[in-house]
Amino acid sequence: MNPFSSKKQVVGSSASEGPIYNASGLRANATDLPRAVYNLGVALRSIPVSKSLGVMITASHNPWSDNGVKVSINGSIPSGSDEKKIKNLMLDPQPPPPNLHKHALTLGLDSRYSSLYLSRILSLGWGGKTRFIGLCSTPQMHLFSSPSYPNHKTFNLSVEDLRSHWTKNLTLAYESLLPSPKRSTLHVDCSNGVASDVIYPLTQSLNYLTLVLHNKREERGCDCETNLNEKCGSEYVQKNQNPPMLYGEDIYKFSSDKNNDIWCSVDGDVDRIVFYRIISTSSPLSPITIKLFDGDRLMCLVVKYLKRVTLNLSLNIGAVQTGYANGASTRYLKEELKVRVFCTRTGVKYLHEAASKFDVGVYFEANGHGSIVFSPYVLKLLTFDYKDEKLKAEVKTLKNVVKLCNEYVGCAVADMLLCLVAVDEIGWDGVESFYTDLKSSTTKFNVLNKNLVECNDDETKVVKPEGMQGELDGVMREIGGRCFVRKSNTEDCVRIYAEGEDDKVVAVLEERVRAVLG
Ligand code: 16G
Ligand code: ZN
Repeated sequence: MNPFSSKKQVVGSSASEGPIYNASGLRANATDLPRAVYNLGVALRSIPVSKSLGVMITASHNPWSDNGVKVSINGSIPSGSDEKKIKNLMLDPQPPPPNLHKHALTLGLDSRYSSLYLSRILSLGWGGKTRFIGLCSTPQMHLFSSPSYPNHKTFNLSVEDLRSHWTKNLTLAYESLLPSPKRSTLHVDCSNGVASDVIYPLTQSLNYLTLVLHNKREERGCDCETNLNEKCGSEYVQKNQNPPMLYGEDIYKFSSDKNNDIWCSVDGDVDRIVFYRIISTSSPLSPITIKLFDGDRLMCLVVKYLKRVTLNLSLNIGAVQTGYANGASTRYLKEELKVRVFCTRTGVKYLHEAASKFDVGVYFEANGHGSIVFSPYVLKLLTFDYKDEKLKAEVKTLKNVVKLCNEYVGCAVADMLLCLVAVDEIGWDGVESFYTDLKSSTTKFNVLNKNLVECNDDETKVVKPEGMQGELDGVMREIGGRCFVRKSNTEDCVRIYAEGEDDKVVAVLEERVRAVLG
């Protein structure tokens, strides 16, 4: 019998199981979270006391009514034995051991109304010292709780000091990277979340860049809580290829034919970014649309820039993507930019780990999570004093790129500034002409038990049920294009990805994959 035969029924994790902790943390409807959040606080007591811990209360790009927790251990997303420990203790909670940690747990939150309450519950479970840093982005929480951040152990920096150190650092790095001081403007859709609080100080400190913030949280008070990520933000813009809804503003005034403004959208915890132009169409029903520069394209932009500014250092630059990366971007990276491309399973943690295998590893998900990871070898190279003028200049540039990037998780603000530097020479039209996107669709397939699907390491091939991949291969041979199925880590479903030369191929491919699944 086909294991997917009862597919129409969606079965979530049952109430007794509770929300599951996975590679991207914890996420559920906020009302289902208190017990799990408490247990997570308790679980963190078991992490070795030598490590610096941080947590962020956020559900990222998800609706206002959800919430969740992201954890940082020494600045990074938990992995190895730490991750296992947390996972096991979340599945099988134990009586709280005494909290022996001398250093405080750094605790930040996004703007969701449930975040403050859940942060208190997490502190109760943790039962030790807490350094409350209030509203911040996830990448800021990772940075502020990392061993590399100034005074992370003594904590004698106030939250204001931390923020202004961060703002100054980004401003200095960005302005040193600009080839010549040139005034420019960028519109930022803050998704009605914490992004406006995080980015506002930069609007005051940047000398050449004017950031025009839209969908700011604070302007309209708490009655607009439910607007968080609602028809706006990076997830909405990227998945729907639509301009964001602008709350309290008329978007049409930004869409005249002559208007060449560049926009970007971030998400609810400011770790994703996509860029776009808003353009008018001749369709009376949807008179405006966007030209999207998604994570795949931004990756090509960043890799192209890095290759150019490190020509003489000749570093091993690698690109890390997931199966969802548009095939045209993969081809461009391999054939035009001539870098090695590595495909990994979905989730920032896996991309980040894979990127650290290169001298300079650039990773991006199509949805806008991305960063650059520099190897210890490269960081060492940057400490040498070079006589050669070209090398000297390249090292200076690379030092500022390192300073700009968040070394622990991708930061939408750092990526925003980096992309603006990288685009300076070629312009956004140049970025648009890199390649033409293949058409694609990502859809859900509801199953009784998503765990019946097992995939290979990079999640592009089904290993179980046996024989299924053979059938999918047959479909691809017949129809053309590319497809894969994988179980979602964040929802109770299997996801289908189909990609091809035109919409028809994609539609047929998707239909045939559905037939294979059940
Ligand atoms: C999470 C991941 C994101 C991934 C998405 C896929 C992090 C911080 N976030 O949001 O990278 O693209 O899950 O969701 O790792 P899926 O497994 O439901 O397709
Ligand atoms: Zn996010």
